[in-house]
Amino acid sequence: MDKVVVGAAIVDGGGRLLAAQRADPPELAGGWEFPGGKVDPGEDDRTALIRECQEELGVMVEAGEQVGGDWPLADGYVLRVWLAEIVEGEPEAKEHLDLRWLARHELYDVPWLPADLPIVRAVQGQLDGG
Ligand code: 9L3
Ligand code: MG
Repeated sequence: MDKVVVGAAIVDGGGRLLAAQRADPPELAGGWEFPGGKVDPGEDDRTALIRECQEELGVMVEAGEQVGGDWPLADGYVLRVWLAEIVEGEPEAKEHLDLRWLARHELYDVPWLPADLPIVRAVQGQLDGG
């Protein structure tokens, strides 16, 4: 069985990236991540991405290019991340402690979860056209 977590690298019209601060579990609380979560059994990755953004942020997103492939997580899970744009709604922290839109020079101003940090670099490279 696939153990897949999907994450959204949501970028706005000004090139800012949405970062979300985890509320739980205690060992991850306070760390910043790409919003998202576990793919349900039988669910398509992109469907899960859209569902998670609705549940966690209250927005409708459209997914674009994938950022890399399978990024390692704990317990045999992998994280798959897509660039995404909000097509409806304003993001609200429904399950997170806080949200921040990070401008390009602010990308490392938050303590990203260790698993997400290399993906931030990959997102940056992808947005720079590399
Ligand atoms: N996780 C790590 N980085 C992320 C996401 C969305 C998730 N960007 C890790 C944290 C949890 C697990 O994956 O241990 C499942 O995530 P969730 O369903 O609790 O959001
Ligand atoms: Mg989640």
